[in-house]
Amino acid sequence: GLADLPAVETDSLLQLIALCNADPRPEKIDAGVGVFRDSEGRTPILKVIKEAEQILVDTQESKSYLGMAGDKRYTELLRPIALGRHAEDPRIAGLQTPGGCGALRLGFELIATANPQARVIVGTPTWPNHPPIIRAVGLQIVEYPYYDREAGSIRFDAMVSALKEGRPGDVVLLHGCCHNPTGADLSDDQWDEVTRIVVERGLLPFVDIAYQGFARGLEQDARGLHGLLDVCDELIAAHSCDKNFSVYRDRVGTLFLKTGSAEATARAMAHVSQRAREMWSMPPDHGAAAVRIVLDTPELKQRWPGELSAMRDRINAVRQRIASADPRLAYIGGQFGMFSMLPVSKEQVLALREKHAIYMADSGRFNVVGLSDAQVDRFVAAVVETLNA
Ligand code: PLP
Ligand code: TYF
Repeated sequence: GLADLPAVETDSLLQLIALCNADPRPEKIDAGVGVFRDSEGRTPILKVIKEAEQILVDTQESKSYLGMAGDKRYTELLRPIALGRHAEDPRIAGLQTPGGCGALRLGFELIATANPQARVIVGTPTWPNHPPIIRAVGLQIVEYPYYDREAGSIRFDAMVSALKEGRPGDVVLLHGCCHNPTGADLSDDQWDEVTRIVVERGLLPFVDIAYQGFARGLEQDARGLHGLLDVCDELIAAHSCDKNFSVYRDRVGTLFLKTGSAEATARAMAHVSQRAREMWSMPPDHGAAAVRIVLDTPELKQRWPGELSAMRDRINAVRQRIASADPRLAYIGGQFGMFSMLPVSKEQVLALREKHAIYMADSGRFNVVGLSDAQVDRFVAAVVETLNA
């Protein structure tokens, strides 16, 4: 019966939020979950989103169902941002999903429907939600070591070997930018080489892009995705607006799908819609509607990149501060997005938590903007003390 269910391992990143919240020490530092915070430690609602939400309240006449594809105008307006020069490609279709997570699940559902024998080639470490989502649809995972923790850099040779062993139809899961949890992104040259191998081996690229605009800029951060679209007939992308519009809990994501023809894409999208119907039927509207209004209102659309680059600039400024504090942390300055991994053991992560009230994932992953400006020095001092111990 239901009472006989075994215990499950809960999402340790989300668990960390509760652990930190329960800590009574006022000096505590929450560098766990990946949410942007400003220099004072707040996660504000973007001004353009606040204004869009006001417009939504003032003008929305109905909350009746929109249909399976959600807000189609939102998806249409997102295309130039996510797809760049490929925005007009009729072989690419998009569907609004509950966050990037929903897009990931839906993309893998489609693969499992089309080719259950496909294996998914995944670099480790990766985002801890990736493997459970892939396993949930019954696909097999092939792991390769993506990151050299000692060197603080990508193990590109291992990546290349793993991809070259891929069989036609196998899936390659790639982080579009701001690699979670390592912060180690492929260089432009490395993207080009990966793209060549993907084509050579007939692999299906699956790009997870959840932080567009948090690394170098909207266009730059999608460079790898756009390069793949230049040469690949088939591609799946899971896009999220939850970070770059700061609407996390509103769950704003999109699945993009490309096949060799508009007809085949439409057929595949019918399967995608069927899978979505089995899971959530229709995506939630509010966040996507707010993003749609921003992108559909020239004045708001023009202001959004400024608010986005303010978030990016803060991320990169904190990175430089940490990197310049100790040579052993210098690699953090050359990485991107909110995450990096410290060269610490699980025991040291626990010690940082107990002794210094500093919360980060067991893997040593920390959120660089989890630190307010006032907390950076104490964080660095505690980490250096731990590394010296
Ligand atoms: N992919 C990666 C790598 C992420 O870090 C996240 C973060 O939440 C997501 C996907 C999913 O984003 P969302 O919150 O939009 O579901
Ligand atoms: O990695 C992170 O911290 C973010 C937030 O189930 C997140 O991606 C963490 C866990 C989760 C959903 C989002």
